[in-house]
Amino acid sequence: MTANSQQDGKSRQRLTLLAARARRRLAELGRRQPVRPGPTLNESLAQHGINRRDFIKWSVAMTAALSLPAKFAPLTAKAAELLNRIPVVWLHMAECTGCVESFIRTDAPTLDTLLFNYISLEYHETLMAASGWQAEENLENALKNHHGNYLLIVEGGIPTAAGGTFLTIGPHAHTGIEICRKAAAGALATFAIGSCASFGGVQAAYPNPTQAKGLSEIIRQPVINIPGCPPSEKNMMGSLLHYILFGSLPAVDRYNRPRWSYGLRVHDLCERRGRFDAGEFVQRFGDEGAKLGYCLYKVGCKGPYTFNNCSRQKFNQGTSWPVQAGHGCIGCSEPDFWDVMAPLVEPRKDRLFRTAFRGRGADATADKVGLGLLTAAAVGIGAHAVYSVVRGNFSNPPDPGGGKKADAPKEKT
Ligand code: FSX
Ligand code: SF4
Ligand code: F3S
Repeated sequence: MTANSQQDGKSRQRLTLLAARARRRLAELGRRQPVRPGPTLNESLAQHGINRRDFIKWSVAMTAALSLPAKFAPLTAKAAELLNRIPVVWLHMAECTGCVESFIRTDAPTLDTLLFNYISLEYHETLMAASGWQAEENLENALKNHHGNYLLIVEGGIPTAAGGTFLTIGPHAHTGIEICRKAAAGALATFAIGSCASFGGVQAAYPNPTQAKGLSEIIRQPVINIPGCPPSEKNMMGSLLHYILFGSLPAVDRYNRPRWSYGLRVHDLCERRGRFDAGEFVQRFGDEGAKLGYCLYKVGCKGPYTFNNCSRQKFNQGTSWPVQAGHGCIGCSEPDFWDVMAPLVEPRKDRLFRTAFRGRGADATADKVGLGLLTAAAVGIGAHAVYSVVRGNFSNPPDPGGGKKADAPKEKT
């Protein structure tokens, strides 16, 4: 037997064991009653004109997105049907609420959005009608009644300066820190949704007066980070489904981001990558290159430094994503992107790639790739410059906005 066929045999065996584990898990969840009575998933999809065939197609796509083989698709579909068996508590801290708004404010909901309606939200500050004392009581009841059995989802950064009093919520004046710690203590698993809950977000930008932090820095329990400002609904729903399927958290990178969704750079998956490699760059927003769909690196795209799957999952019902819409990636799923990716419309070029993330230094992978890429990009851009001058790409482009220039000749090689 060759080494390769031995390897194949082992991975087949691993997948068989994984499938058996998922089946056992789903059978156990299937014996539970829905947390609240309501329509089945099929009924609720039918109400929105989504038929079984669409659902099967979705489950095949989601299975592939989760890096599972196609034979897991029926299990993914079953996991989606059982999403209403586990209660969910969803908290808001310091943020713009854009994460949840991006899921719920849609006139043409995708299947992921509809699944979001289907989960058993026992407490959700944006969606609930209650306020004041009633809201606080609802949260206390949810944490007590489902202690040890709920999934906790947190949006927003948590201010920690002055004992956390910058974020004081409700009639009992609990701080965000207290609420998160209490809720995490009784949770089965905890998810930080958005870059604010993952890394502190916009309120943690320099000089971070409230000392806002990501959830993982204030609680002891493990946290799965689903960053992005906002993150894609697919990345969020896929991570929940992974938990339903296997009863465990997915493999993560150093920043606790699931590898299945944050394992590759935006640059690796970008439809304009051929333009980058060919040295075809937009020089200014609105120029000829912009109309032709050239690479946005020189107008600030941070795709080479950013790990996310935006070009695959897209936004707005899967219609587009930043680069497709004509703006560079601003690195919104990276720690401290407000600081380390700024200025957002200028290239990083020869600036050192260092994340200031809590003094921990850069992610090993991102750093290696980033630094390697910096060198490559510096050399590459130099080569591109020569190549593109020949093509006329850099020849006195117009400056419609009169803004800052990001011309190739300034670049170091
Ligand atoms: Fe932050 Fe989300 Fe950006 Fe906004 O809740 S990740 S500011 S989209 O809303 O937390
Ligand atoms: Fe795409 Fe940006 Fe990379 Fe250019 S630099 S290929 S626009 S991700
Ligand atoms: Fe954010 Fe960049 Fe994707 S800005 S949405 S990570 S393309």
